[in-house]
Amino acid sequence: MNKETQLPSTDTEEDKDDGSLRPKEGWHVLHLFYHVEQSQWDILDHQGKIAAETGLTELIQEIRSHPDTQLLAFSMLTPKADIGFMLLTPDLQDANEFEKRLSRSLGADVLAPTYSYLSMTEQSEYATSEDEYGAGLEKRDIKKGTAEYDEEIVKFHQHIAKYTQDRLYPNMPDWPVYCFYPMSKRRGQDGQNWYASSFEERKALMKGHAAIGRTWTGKIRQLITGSVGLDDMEWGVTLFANDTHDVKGIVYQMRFDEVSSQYAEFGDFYIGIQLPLDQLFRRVLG
Ligand code: 76R
Repeated sequence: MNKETQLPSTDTEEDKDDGSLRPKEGWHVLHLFYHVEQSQWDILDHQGKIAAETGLTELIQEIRSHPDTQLLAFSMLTPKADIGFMLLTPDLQDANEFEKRLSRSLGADVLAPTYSYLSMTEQSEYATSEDEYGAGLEKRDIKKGTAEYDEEIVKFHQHIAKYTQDRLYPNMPDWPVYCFYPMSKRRGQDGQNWYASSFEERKALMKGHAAIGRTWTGKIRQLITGSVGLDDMEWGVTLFANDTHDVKGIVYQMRFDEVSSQYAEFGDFYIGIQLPLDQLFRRVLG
């Protein structure tokens, strides 16, 4: 890896002995969805409900103040779930602890898990290489060996380093419309096996996918997290928008792109609204 693209590694000597499970790179990402069991919640009297809400608020604040950790909270649409959380944190021990405490936070059996997904942030396998970028420069008549070429290559590495950093250590937006679904790439017969295609074929297809994706800049923020070996499908797709129409629009448009039309398998879709905690509690707890 080129010097400029090197990322800070969390894999240090001190980490080894304290029981922490920090990955070599990237963060753990947990999507958690619950039903509110209204009959259990209504057993609590007014004081008990206030105490439970305060406890959950304090827990959320504690998790949010943990280093390198983000916790988003959603009011979910449809009876698929009532409340949703998205947690990003480096250490699997913390992810596990926070998850258990969130589940128990409103008292016994009030939050009943309905769906969950474990994945990790990851680098793109298909990022532009220096050679490819250099070939593009030559086409623009910026010749190898010139000062201009070298300057462009330095800028390119700075760009890739920032891009990689943003994928591994992303900042989640506060945009209200939230969409989550898991997906896999097909491993079927008759050429429809993503994993039997060459790297060059996959890279060319992903170029088309990314080109469509970029036309949604400003309307959609996406985070693709890897879950091979971690959960039932291969990636978690998290989308944020300010308008539901754009969620429907991007997913529809991508269905026509070869990567999705030929290779994508989808899990269930979850839609939520990102809300401040007081509004969230009023809506989901009544
Ligand atoms: O990394 C980047 O942001 C740029 C290139 C890029 C990669 C490598 C990219 C861009 N994606 C990449 C990888 Mn994507 N993406 C999806 C879905 O519903 C569907 O049909 C598919 C679900 C959406 C909506 C989406 C949006 N992407 C991936 C991968 C991993 C594949 C692999 O490694 O084999 C998956 C599963 C996936 C799926 N993608 C973008 C977007 C958008 C909006 C972009 C442009 C982002 C930007 O440049 O701002």
